[in-house]
Amino acid sequence: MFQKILIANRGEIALRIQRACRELGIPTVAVHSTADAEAMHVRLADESVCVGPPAARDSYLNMPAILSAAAITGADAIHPGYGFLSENAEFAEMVEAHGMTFIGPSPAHIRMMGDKIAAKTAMASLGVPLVPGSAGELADLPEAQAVADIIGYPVLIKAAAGGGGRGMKVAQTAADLPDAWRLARAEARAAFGNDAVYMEKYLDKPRHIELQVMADAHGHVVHFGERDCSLQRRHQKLLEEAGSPVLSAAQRDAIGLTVTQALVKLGYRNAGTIEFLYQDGQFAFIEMNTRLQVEHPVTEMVCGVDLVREQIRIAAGQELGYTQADIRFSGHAIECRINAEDPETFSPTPGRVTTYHAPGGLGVRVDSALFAGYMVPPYYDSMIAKLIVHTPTRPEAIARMRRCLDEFVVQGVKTTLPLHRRIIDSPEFLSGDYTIHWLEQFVGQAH
Ligand code: MV4
Repeated sequence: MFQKILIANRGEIALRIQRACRELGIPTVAVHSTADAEAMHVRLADESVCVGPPAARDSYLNMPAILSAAAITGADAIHPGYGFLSENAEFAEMVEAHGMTFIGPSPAHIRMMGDKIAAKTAMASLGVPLVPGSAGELADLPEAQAVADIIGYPVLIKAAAGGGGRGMKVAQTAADLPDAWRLARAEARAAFGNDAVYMEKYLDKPRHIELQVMADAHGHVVHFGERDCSLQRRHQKLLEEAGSPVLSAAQRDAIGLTVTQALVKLGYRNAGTIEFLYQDGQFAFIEMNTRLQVEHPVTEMVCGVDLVREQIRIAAGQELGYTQADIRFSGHAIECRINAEDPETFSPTPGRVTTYHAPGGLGVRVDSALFAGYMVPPYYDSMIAKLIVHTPTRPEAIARMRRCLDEFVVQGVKTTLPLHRRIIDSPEFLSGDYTIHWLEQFVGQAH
C-alpha cells in the first residue's frame, strides 16, 4: 500500500479523498493556491504545500509545482480528483516518470477517451452500441452531406477533442449543414486547437444515463449501476439520481454486461464512467470519462461501496476481491449540487459565508469543505456542497431531500438551494418523466 498520497485538488473532493486515505491509514499531502491557504482541505491534511497563485493554471494545473510538492514530501502516489489534471494523459505520464503512481487509468486510456472519435471507434469494435453516425472523422463538407443523407436529419456535428457539449452544432435540414459544418470546425479549432469533427444523428429527447465501472489490474471489471444525470443546465449537472427512474434491473444488468465485457477486452484499469444517451428504450454510447465523477456519491449510497478506497486499492495493485454477483443495488439516492450562484441568473456569487448549517439524520450525506466564515473565492468552480440522500424508494428519497433542503442554511452568499426546492416539488421531477431538455425550460418558468 502507498506510504503517502498527494491530493492534487481542492474543496469537497480533496476532503473526500482525504477521508478515504485516513480510513486506509495513509497520510495525505494537500496542495493549495495562495487563495486557498485557509481552506478546509489544507487544515485537515497531514501536510500541505502551496503550489502557486490563485489562477488555476498557475497552481492546481501547474504540473511541475505539483510534482515537486510530491517529491519534497515523499508522496508515492497522486490522486487527481475530478477536473484540473484528472484527465490529462501527459500529467499521468509525468507522475509515472517520476516513480510515483497516478491513481487512475493508464495514460494511453486517458488519451484514447479524450479523443471522442477514438473512444467511439474502440467502443464500437467492442460491441457497445453507438448513436448512428460517421465512421470516424469527416474529411470535408461533401462527405458530411453524404453521411447525413444516409442517417437522416437532424444531425449533430461534434468536435473530436470536445466533450461536455463544447463545439456541437445541430443541422435540422440539409440547408443548415454548410453553416453547421463551418461553425463546428471553427469553434473546434479555436477551443481545442484541433478541428477534427464527426457526425451523429441528433436525438431529440434523450436522457443522460451513465454507468459506473471499476477495473483492477488483474483483468477483473465490475459495474456499480447507472446514474441518471438528465437534469442539466448549459451542460452543468444540477441533480443526479441512482438508479435511473426509467431503467429496470434487467436493462441495467444487460448494459452492465456489455460494458464490463468491453472494458475487460480493452484492458481498462481503475474507475471509469461510460456516458450514454437513452431514448426509446435504446442505449447509445457518446463518451467515456476516465476519472472519479462529482456525482459518485449516489452510486456509493446504493451500492454501499467507497469508490475512492477502491481506486486507491486498485492503483496499489490489489484485486477487487469480489465479482458482479456480489454487488447489490439497494434503494434510491439523489444528489443536489449546491452552487454559490444566483438561483435565477446562475452568475457566481463569491463572498463570505456568514452562517452554515448542514442537514443531517438517517440516510443523509453532505460532501462539502464549507464552514461559517469561509470566503468563497472567485477563481474556481462555484459548487460549495453536495447534498445526498438515500432511502428505500424514490418517493421517500424525494421527501427526504425536500426535508434536507429546508434544513440547509447558507447565508452570506446566494446559492442554488431555492432552485433545488422548486425542482424537488415539480410534478415532472416527481413523475421521473423528464429528458435532458426539461430543466432548461423549467428554470425560465415564472414562479
Ligand atoms: C447529443 C445530443 C443529441 N444527439 N448527441 C451534450 C454534451 C455531450 N456530452 C453530448 N451532448 C449531447 N449529445 C446526439 N447524437 C444531445 C446532447 C445534449 C446533452 C447530453 C447530455 C446531457 C445534457 C445535454 C444537453 C444538451 C445536449
